[in-house]
Amino acid sequence: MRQSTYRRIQISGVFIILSMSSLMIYWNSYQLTRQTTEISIKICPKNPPFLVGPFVFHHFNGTLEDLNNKYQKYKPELGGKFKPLECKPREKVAIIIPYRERQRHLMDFLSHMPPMLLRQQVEFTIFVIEQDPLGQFNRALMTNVGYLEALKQDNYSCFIFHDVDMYPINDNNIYKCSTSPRHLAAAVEKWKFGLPYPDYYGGVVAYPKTVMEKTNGFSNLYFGWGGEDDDLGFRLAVVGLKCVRPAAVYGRYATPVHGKDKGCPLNPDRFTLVKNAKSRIWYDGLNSVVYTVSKIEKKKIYTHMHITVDRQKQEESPGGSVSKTAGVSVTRQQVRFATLLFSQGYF
Ligand code: NGS
Repeated sequence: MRQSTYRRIQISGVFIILSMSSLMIYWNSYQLTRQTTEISIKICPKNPPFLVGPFVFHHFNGTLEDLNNKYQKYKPELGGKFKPLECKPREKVAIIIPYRERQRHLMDFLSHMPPMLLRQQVEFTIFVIEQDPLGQFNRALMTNVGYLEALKQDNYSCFIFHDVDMYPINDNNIYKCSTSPRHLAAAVEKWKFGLPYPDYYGGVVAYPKTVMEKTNGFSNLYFGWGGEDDDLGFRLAVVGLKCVRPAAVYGRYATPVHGKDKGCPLNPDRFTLVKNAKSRIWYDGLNSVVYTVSKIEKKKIYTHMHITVDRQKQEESPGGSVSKTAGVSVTRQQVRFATLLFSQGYF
C-alpha cells in the first residue's frame, strides 16, 4: 500500500517536471520568435524604394466591397489602419477628409490613395468627417473635429487635411510631416498645374501634431464657401511659421471637374473673417469647437464619423463673439493680400 502511494507520488513528480520543462521550452521559443520578428522588421528607409514617380488618376466604378476585397492583401485593421508589411514606419499618419455628399469622389479617393501610400511606406488611417446635412458646411471646423477625434483613436503624430476631390499623381510627393507645416498641393490641374495665388494653402496640407497645438488648429467660424484656407496662413504667421511645398513637379494633383456644392454657398462674411484672422487665433480653434459625434463607423478600409454642428452655439463661443466685432488692426501686408485676391475676382 505504502509502496504504491510512493510510486504514485514518483509518477506525478516526473509528470510535473516534464510539464514544467515543456512550458519553459515553449516560453523560450516564443521569446526567440518575438525577438527575431522585432529585429527583422527594420525602420522604413527615408527614401522609399518602391516609388513609381508620375502615375495616372482613374475614376473608379466599383463598390466599397470591391475595394475591401482588393485591399485584403494589405491586412488593414478594422477602421482602415494600414501599415507597410515590410518595415516599421517612422510616424502614424491620420488623413482627415472634411466631407459632405461626395460619394463618387470618396470612392475615387479610396481607390486611388492606399496603393500610393503603401508604396510610400506610410502607416495611415483615412478618416472621413461628415457634417450632418442640416446647415451650411464648415470645412475647417470638420478638420478640427477630425484632428481631435482621430487622437481619441490612436496616437497619430502627423495629420494630413485633404479635399476629397484632389488626387496626387506623383508618388514622390510623400505623405509625411516635417517640423514645418507642408502644403502638398503645389501644382493643381484646375489651375493648369499651378496655384491661384502664392499664399494659397487650400486642398491638401500636412501638419505635425505640434503645429496643430501651436496654432490652436483652425478657425471654426467659416460657414459656407471660402476663406478658411486663407485664415490658416495668417494663423501660421502669428506663431512664426510658414508652409513649405514640395517641388511643383512632385506636388501635382488631378482635380476632376464638378459643380458647386448645394450646401456650401459663398460665405458673405469670409472677407471680414480673413481680415481679423490673426486676432482670433487664441479664442477660435481647437479650444472652442462645438460639436457632437452622432456616429462612428469603423469600416474595413476607413473610418467614417458623422458630426452634428450647431452654428448658433459655435458663434456664441468665445472666438465667435469676437469674430465680427473685434477692433481689428489690419496690417498693410494683409490689406495687400486681400486686395490681390479681390482684384483677381475672388470675392
Ligand atoms: C479664394 C478663397 C479660398 C479658395 C480659393 C480657391 O478666393 O478659400 O479662392 O478656390 N478665399 C476667399 O474666398 C477669401 S477654388 O478655386 O478652389 O474654388 O480656396
